[in-house]
Amino acid sequence: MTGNRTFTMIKPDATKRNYTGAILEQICNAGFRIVAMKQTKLSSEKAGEFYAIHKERPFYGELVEFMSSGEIVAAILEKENAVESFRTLIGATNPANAAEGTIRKRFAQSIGENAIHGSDSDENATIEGNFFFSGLEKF
Ligand code: 3AN
Repeated sequence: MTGNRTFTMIKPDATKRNYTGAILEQICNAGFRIVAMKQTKLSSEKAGEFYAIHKERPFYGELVEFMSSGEIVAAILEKENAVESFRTLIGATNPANAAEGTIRKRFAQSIGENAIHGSDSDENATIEGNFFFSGLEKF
């Protein structure tokens, strides 16, 4: 059985370029319901913790620095088959390979600064959502 929730972050490149509204519009138009949402800024310590799974990857330092360089918008989203459906909506990690009309194709710059995050599994969606939101903040 697939879950009906995923977690997303609009990344600092996209908030800086004022794409937050356009990205949220595309997410809502695709049928996702916002369960929880906040704008915040990650310290490098918190960004490192969030991306701990990538600690051994060569781009980890760069990723942590980028993700703590500006505001992010974190959200939990609900839709049937949410994880897979949302990853289709955002497109490939590298925007150069992302399908036409996807969020990364429309708004991302590069593989490092790729506008938006989407959980890669139901398990990580839960872990990542709980990283940002308490039970009182989820509706
Ligand atoms: P996705 O976000 O599509 O699940 P992952 O999990 O492979 O992709 O990577 C997590 C994040 O790490 C990406 N969103 C991107 O910001 C960054 N990243 C991935 N690959 C690279 C790379 N080759 N160089 C720089 N940053 C990268």
